Amino acid sequence: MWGCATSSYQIEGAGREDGRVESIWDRFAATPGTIRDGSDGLVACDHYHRWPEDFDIARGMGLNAYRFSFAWPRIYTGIKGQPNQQGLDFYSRLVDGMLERGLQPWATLYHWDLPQALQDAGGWENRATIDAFLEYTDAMTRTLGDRVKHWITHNEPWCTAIIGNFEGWHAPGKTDLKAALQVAHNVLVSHGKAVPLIRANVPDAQVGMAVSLHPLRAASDSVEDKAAMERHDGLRYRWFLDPLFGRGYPEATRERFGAAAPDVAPGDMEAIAVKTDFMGVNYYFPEVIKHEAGHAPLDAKVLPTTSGEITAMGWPVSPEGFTELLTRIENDYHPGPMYVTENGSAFEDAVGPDGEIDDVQRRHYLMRHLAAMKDAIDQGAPIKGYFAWSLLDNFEWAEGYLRRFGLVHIDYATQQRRLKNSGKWYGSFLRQE
Ligand code: GBH
Repeated sequence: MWGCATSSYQIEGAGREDGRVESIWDRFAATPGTIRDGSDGLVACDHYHRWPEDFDIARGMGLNAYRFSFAWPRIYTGIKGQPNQQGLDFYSRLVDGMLERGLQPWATLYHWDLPQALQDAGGWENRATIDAFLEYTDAMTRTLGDRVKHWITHNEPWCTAIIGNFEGWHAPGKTDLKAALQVAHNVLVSHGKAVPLIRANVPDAQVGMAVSLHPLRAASDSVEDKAAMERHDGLRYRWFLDPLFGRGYPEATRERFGAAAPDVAPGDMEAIAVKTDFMGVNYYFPEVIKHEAGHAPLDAKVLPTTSGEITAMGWPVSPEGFTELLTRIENDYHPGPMYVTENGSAFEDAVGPDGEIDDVQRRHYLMRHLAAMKDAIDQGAPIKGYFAWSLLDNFEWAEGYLRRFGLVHIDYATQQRRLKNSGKWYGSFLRQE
């Protein structure tokens, strides 16, 4: 499968239309000081109205798959009640639009836009949100299961839990380790319980999760830095993957968390370990880890990269890291079929006088990462598909509209779309020109 990926809050806009209610990202973005350019996702790429044009461009590139997410606040407006028919109708039209253009829909149920009403009741910290997620999953799979066969429960539980509830620079903006670890646990449980529900409603479904991972490097050869890297790995990688593959939480990490470790109900670990049909991996860059006493929660700090090629996000470009990560996952867990559910880069884009956008760095990033993925396949990683992040420039969370990841350029003032040279290259690659 060859596609591009997006997410609802980052592209849809239409924030107050057809019964959509407030999400935690609306609330967070409306809080001064949270988003670098003071923006929000209320209009974004206006994909809600312009999706036929966006899908025409995707078809023109020759994609055969498209990964997107549903905005939960379009479907459930409160904690209890009936799903919003207008929201269901929108996604039904959207999916039909994909299928008409030969794009296989890969739907993500949760890419971070929780209804604010659920957050007001405790959010993912509260186990009631697991039940709400299952109700929402039930509505989506019943409505679309005849046409959508590929389902991703969650996008990047680490971000939901740790950035949103411990580091605090994503919604809901909390800075509480105990809360963050409970969120991580409840999100994993919600995944585990959603998988059999999706299968019950969509018998021929392929179900998985998308996790974001970084290969790690120690800042030096010192014993301290290597130990810090191991501790960081315990949270960043194994805290999520070990339970998903039936090994429970890594003991050394749990001990370090002490009283902040999550409450686990009977049956939770079995639920989390449900076998899935594929694993989704989001890859951007390797992290360098240094020992730093007192740096919460694990006395380990991620160092910024200052040398080599660096993207506009400040992230190093490392195709080798991609090969390394994919082969490590295969060797550690043998997860079965793997899909790269996101991979991409932000660079400044200049529109040339003829309207051309010659984003040579993004094009190179894409080419080199596809070659690195091929290396991983040659080394035995069973990778079955690739989704470039992202189809469109979009609302890059805390960076607002300052960072552009798209293969398609958006002029936000006019909403004009322009295929960048990176997107043209991806198209010629897919058409095997
Ligand atoms: C993805 O997450 C998201 O799924 C997607 O929505 C987003 O647009 C895309 O990445 C691009 O950002 O900034 O140095 O503190 C990526 C996972 C996890 C990678 C947090 C960067 C923080 C490093 N990200 N990590 S830093």
